[in-house]
Amino acid sequence: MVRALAHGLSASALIWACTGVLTWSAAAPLSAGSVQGPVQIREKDGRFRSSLRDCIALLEPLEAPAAPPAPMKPLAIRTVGKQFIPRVSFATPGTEVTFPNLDHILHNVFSVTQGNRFDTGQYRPGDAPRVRVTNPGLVKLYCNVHHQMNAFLWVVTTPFAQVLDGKKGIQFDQVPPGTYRLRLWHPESGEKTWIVKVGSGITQGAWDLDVSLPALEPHKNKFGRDYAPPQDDRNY
Ligand SMILES: [Cu+2]
Repeated sequence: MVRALAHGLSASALIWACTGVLTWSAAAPLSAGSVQGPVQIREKDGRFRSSLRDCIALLEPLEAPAAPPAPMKPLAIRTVGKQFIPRVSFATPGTEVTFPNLDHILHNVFSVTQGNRFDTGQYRPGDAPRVRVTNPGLVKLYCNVHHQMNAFLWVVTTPFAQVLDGKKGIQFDQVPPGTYRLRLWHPESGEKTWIVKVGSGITQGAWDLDVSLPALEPHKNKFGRDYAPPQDDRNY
């Protein structure tokens, strides 16, 4: 309540939606609203992270699923300094994803996520293999050459998806009134969900994630075996 009042709303205009979310019930006609509020990531020692890097938010309608979204323009996930950039991203089903190799060494991208399996094979500097993602859900991407490389691609069917890097929290606008599932996910916390009731006007909330997982999830190579030590530790 204190947080919403700090935004200048009167107490009588606020209704708890029994989910930790405050709904501002304005006298305006039924029209699209917005969902906004801060997100925090709590470390194991109780302190909050200063950055929301790699955190993703999805707002999915529960009552009237939206029409399947069209494929987005191609999404590029680059390999730079033996890292995938961006590490967390999203795309709609049918979107083409390219993997430009900006390093001077060979890389590979593979997924063994059911419904979105693929393997680019090894690709050279300057190459950019492409795949088309099909099924909704979280797709875990790894490089078969470098164990430490991981990336996470969410295939989404909602128009309300945001990677929160560099932001203070969530800001979804033009949201039709209704009941939604808010999904927050981070590689080191996994997923947490809330039910959010959206009316016209502003739906204000505050959401936390708890770090509980390692930064690099244990995983095997594309053959299901342990990784061999890389031969190209320098000059990438
Ligand atoms: Cu690699």
